[in-house]
Amino acid sequence: MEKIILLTGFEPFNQEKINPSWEAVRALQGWREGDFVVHARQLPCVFGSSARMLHQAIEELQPSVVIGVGQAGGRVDMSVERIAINIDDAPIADNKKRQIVDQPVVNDGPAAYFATLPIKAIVHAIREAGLPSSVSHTAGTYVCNHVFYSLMHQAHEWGTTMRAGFIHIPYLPQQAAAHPGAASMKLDDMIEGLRIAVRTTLAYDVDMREAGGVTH
Ligand code: PCA
Repeated sequence: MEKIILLTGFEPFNQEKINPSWEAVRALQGWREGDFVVHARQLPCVFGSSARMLHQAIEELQPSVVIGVGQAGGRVDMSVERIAINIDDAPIADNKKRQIVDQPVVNDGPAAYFATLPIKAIVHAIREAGLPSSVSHTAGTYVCNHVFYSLMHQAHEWGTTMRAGFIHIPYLPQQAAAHPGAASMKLDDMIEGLRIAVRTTLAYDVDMREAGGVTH
């Protein structure tokens, strides 16, 4: 049976007109290769409803793999997140104008979850393709981490074999033009990076062992 891969991106937020995560993810809607097909869904940049929409999509599609994608303006590469933490601490209001400070994503949930994607192998493969990537040890404390934590909690609670994780991507060049000094990546390169992430996830049941940490 064909495997379902669910990719999610976000609507624009924080005065941006575009969100590269949705632009990249929607370009992969319907992409088929080998025994899988990709479904793309857009999530609102809103605490609560973003996680609920993701849960509904998972119930409906029963995916084998879920990769959440979000914009991290200022980051320099495709950062593959290692850890989701149980805290909402928003530096800015969400798209429903709510600013949640210091509340758990899930009451009584564990402090954190690790992604179950082969994060080292993904970073390695994206770099091999000549594109910048690194492991990240924080997905922040805003809506992306909220969705990432909710995703990992759902996977854990269900005890499914579904593998899941999150990738943050930089600004597009047209966004970076309004943020002098900020890094950017071309949309096609981001799309290629996500293709590689999907293929690598399916190719590696166990992650490769390669240093990817930081000293700070
Ligand atoms: N990035 C934000 C939320 C939506 C998005 O694309 C974040 O990193 O939390």
